[in-house]
Amino acid sequence: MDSSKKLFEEAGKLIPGGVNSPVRAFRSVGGTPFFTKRASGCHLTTADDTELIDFVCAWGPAILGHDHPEIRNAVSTALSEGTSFGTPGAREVDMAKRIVRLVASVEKVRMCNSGTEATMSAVRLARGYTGRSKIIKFSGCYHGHVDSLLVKAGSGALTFGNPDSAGIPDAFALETIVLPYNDEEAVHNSFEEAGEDIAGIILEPYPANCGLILPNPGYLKTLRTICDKYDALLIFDEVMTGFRVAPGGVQELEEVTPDITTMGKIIGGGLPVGAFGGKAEVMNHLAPEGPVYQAGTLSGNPLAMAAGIAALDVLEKENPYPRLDQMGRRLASGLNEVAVAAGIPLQTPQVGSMLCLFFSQSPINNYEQAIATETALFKSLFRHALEHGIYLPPSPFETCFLSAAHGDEEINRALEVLGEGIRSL
Ligand code: KE4
Repeated sequence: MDSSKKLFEEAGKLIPGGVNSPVRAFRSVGGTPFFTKRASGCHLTTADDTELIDFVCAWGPAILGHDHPEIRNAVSTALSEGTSFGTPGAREVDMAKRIVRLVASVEKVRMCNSGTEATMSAVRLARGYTGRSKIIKFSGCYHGHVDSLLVKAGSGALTFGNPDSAGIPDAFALETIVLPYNDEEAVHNSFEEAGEDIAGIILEPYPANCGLILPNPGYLKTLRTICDKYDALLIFDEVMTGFRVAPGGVQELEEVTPDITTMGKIIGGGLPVGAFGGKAEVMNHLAPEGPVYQAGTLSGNPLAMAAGIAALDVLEKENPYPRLDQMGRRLASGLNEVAVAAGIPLQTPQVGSMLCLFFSQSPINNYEQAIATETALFKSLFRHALEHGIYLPPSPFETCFLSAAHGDEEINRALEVLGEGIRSL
């Protein structure tokens, strides 16, 4: 196989930026990306035959580690029956049963093919169900590349959105209100000014696309109360956190019930997947039952369903969550100790198998604080880590993931390498 460098040169002639998703291009950390040729357990083998301990886990899906035998066997069994039917298949019912059982707020669920499709559809459903047009989102929360959600805070009292990407008409952005996360007053004010036109709030309950930020005590419950008061829908985007921080996601940990939940990643076992679900009364507004159109050629694809069902079944059988949290705590606290001793300002927010590294004197409570952290220090640490066999997410505004395939050996190695790196900053 060609080297990563040669592959990247080739890719650059054929694929925009040489990648099929921007974060993979290493623009935030410099240098050129490695290409992976094989992944197994918590290790990646690059096109240059370098072995890395993987703390990205395919951005979330690989909670069991890569190439898990039960997922591989399930996919090969499904493969022997065909790759795609374009008709309903039994595995879609099996998947829906599991999601409804694991996520208490979900009475009905619709499968799709990516987290973006899930959030785009959830927003359309909220608008169709309420007959209202405005959506509230929060700075720093990423919900995929949906036109109406690629919006950043604008100026003005209601902080109406401005496009956060070329190609998005102002008119689209104006239907999106962008507020700071963890600011209850801002939400109250928006609803007081435009409550009758707000279809809902969409948020990552634990924002993990601007580093990892955790809600202030009571914040999520306040969002629930405000939505109830104004008959708006609360949409939890759990594409990342669903089945990751707990079997039932953040809503299980925080005991807050959203009206719609978007899901993805883990329920595809590494294959393309998305899903959104909620109360039957809301979900029945979806075609062909109701007036909100949503569709997908490969939605409920048998291979993706087989992989996702296998992943959920192994998670349920083995319950790795306590051990994942214990490893996450050990890594976070170990790095903190090194940073304090070295006089390096470092915050390591962690929940379960998710953690991030903010180079900051004080804890990070929202996106505005996250972007003020010392990203140059992250960049240096990323480089040091990669040179010593540790693959961190290639951006200070992403989140590290652990898998059930990680063990004490990998955590010890990470503490050793990242500790060296922090001391050298
Ligand atoms: P996809 O369309 O990429 O499957 O999912 C979009 C999405 C929606 N909601 C949340 C909370 C998400 O984290 C994502 C996608 N996550 C990023 C990682 N931060 C995917 C990585 C990438 O863009 O390549």
